[in-house]
Amino acid sequence: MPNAGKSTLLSRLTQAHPKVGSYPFTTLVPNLGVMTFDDAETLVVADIPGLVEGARLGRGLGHRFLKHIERTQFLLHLLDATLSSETNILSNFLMLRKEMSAYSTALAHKPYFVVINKIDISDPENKDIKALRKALDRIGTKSMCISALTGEGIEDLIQFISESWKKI
Ligand SMILES: Nc1nc2c(ncn2[C@@H]2O[C@H](COP(=O)(O)OP(=O)(O)OP(=O)(O)O)[C@@H](O)[C@H]2O)c(=O)[nH]1
Ligand SMILES: [Mg+2]
Repeated sequence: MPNAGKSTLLSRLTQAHPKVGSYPFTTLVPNLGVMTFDDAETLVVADIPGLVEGARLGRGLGHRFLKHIERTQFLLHLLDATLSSETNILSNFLMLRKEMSAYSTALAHKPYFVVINKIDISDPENKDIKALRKALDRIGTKSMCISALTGEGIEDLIQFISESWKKI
């Protein structure tokens, strides 16, 4: 989603310094960075402009880059933990999946994980986040809670990315 903290996360995981802003569509084209782990391994991380509802019909920016995502090995869906109950995090996630599936079945089948961001200002135990994580558990999808801003949970995320990457 726009404004979820994707560029902030990229700057945490890599040496890249993408523009960060407190408004949607700060990132207009994908940002790339190289992540190093286990001393010698590297992988390229791409921060892709967020998808909005109706992306498949041309809304927002993200759909322009979906073809690039097809070349990646796996996806991290970054979700904003601070969303209100009305635009809750579970419906947000389902919308993202729907837009991606509508774009291509290859994308729909690509391995993905869910990263819930901004837990420094939102309680990861709140009912919406718990409902999302429970739903993800049921379909066997891993989810993690982080703060890209403070760095909370980042070490675990790096560990998780490195393990997942080796398995794929
Ligand atoms: N409190 C808090 N704020 C965050 C966190 N991560 C990002 N932000 C803030 O959220 C806003 C959006 O961050 P970006 O990294 O630009 O988000 P993005 O997903 O790249 O946004 P777009 O490029 O517009 O799609 C900025 O004001 C960041 O400082 C976090 O973990 N906690
Ligand atoms: Mg951005």
